[in-house]
Amino acid sequence: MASMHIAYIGLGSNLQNPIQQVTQALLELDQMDNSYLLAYSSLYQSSAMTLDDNSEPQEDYINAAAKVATRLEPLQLLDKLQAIENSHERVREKRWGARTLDLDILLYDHTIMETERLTIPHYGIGQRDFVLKPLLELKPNLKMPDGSMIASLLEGSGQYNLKKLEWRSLGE
Ligand code: A4P
Ligand code: MG
Repeated sequence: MASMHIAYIGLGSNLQNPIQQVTQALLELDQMDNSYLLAYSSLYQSSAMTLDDNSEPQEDYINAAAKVATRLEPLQLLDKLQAIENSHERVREKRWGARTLDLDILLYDHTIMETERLTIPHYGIGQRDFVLKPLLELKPNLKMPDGSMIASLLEGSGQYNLKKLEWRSLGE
């Protein structure tokens, strides 16, 4: 039987009821084949990070992070995450454009990989407080594959008016 791996997934949405998009995606991560949702962070609201100042204004994002145990290999996991994104009617228009749901593989065990489809750790991990804060909520002493502390990245990261939402229920 394939061995278990630990993956950290970043979730983001800023269209069509983002809180519900992210909450629903957490449930779908839990139901993913050969995988278990071990933990999930609070939901966070943040201002949109856009490519440049001339980009169209965007709604605030809802972001969260999840810790998943999985028997899927990295590319298999990416396939499943993209299937979930597609089921949320994600339309890929422009890079960093508004989206109903974005699921990024932030970390996968201590794996370092760079292929056409997949870069792990996710390239943006150190530049975004809306990625780092939810991740650190799951594991304050989390490390990058090179052994450096994720928490040490916070100081140099971009700040996007991050606010933790009190509301955290997965039920209803
Ligand atoms: N890909 C490579 N590595 C990975 C990985 N580790 N995890 C490839 C997931 N996908 C990975 O992604 C483009 C391609 O990246 C995928 O086909 C996959 O093969 P995409 O999701 O289709 O496009 P994208 O999301 O528009 O591009 P990108 O560069 O992934 O954007 P980001 O970095 O995810 O940023 N502002 C706030 N406040 N909060 C946000 O969450 N997110 C973005 C998107 C912009 N602004 C934001 C937020
Ligand atoms: Mg993405």
